[in-house]
Amino acid sequence: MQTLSNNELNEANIDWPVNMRRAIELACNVITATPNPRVGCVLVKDGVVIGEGWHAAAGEDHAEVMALNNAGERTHGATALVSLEPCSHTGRTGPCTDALLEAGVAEVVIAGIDPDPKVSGKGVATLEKAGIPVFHLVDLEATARAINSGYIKRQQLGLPYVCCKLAMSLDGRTALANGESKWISSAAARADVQKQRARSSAIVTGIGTVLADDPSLNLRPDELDLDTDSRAHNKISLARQPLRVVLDSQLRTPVASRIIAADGDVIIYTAKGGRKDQTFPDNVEVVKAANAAASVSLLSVLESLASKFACNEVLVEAGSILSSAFIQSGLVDELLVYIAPRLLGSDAKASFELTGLQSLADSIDFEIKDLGKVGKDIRVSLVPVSPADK
Ligand code: AOF
Ligand code: ZN
Repeated sequence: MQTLSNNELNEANIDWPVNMRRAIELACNVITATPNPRVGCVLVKDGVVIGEGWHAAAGEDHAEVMALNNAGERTHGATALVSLEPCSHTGRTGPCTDALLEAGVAEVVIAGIDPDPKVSGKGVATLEKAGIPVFHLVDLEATARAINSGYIKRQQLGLPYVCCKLAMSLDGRTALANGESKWISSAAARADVQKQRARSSAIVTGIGTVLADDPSLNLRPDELDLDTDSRAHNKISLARQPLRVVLDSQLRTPVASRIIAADGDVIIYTAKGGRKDQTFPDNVEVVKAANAAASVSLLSVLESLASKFACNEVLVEAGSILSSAFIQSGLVDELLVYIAPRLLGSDAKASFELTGLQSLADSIDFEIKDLGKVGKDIRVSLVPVSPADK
């Protein structure tokens, strides 16, 4: 495989970055293909785009196959630009390398190697063995990887990408002292949270939130602020429900709770064995994940979500105690905060439960990645700064 920077391109391949950016854009428009990566493909012949494709959902055609189908009879001698290395294995669908070879493409350009050990490097080797040159457009690699951080993290570290969402007032409060919290943030912010749920393989919460608020934590496609194209692009994944996960050490989740009653599967991580008088319906699986202190181990939960349930992206929507525990354990990749421009007072409930900091050097620091307005609220995305980099 030849690695090429944009400044090494010549007249014959000067359009590759533009076409690869389009392949990445097609992938980016996929809300989720969980447990699979977001992938896009563009087929070009004689300087003209003859087919585009993307992987809409697990079990559906891979991006290359959709692009080949869309191009029809014209694929012989075309260049295939794919945001990820084409697969060479038979999974839910057949190998893309076979489809590309049968279609007679002349060359394949990729933005990165697939980190899945079943595929990694093998897709490139299969194509090259068949005499098809493969080029790695290295300058677009970071952009292509960024849309699959969860998939890459799961393949490489056995952990999902964790986003922790919090909604709070300007004075950092999540509820009034009497518990009233519906709604601190605006409907627009809540529609934005629906988008985050739609991207996520799983939504994680704690028993405290289930008992206090009885949330459904489900995906409600009608509430999503999406245009018609995006809805069409994501029809299949919008019909799915993310896995809902409750961390419940004493197995107190009420059988009649909304989280269980809503469509879709629920996993309850507990520190105990199953409680005899608690018979959950078939959509609920109880999994033991205890630590030495007989509470639920957050790391074990994440490892299990990655290995047992193939979760790429996880959204924590929990109360202050559990959210803070995830943050303090260093398990959060992104903090997504919605701040409503209102004051709830100092007797209202704090958004974080972090005590015992002795000096400013002990503070937990973040870097702002994105900042904007949704409806009347502020939306800020932050990433943790490691203590070594403070
Ligand atoms: C591609 N093109 O569009 C995608 C790829 O079991 P399957 O058939 O769903 O395959 C899943 C694996 O295929 C996934 O883990 C990843 O290695 C690769 N994804 N490959 O050539 C695509 N989505
Ligand atoms: Zn494939």
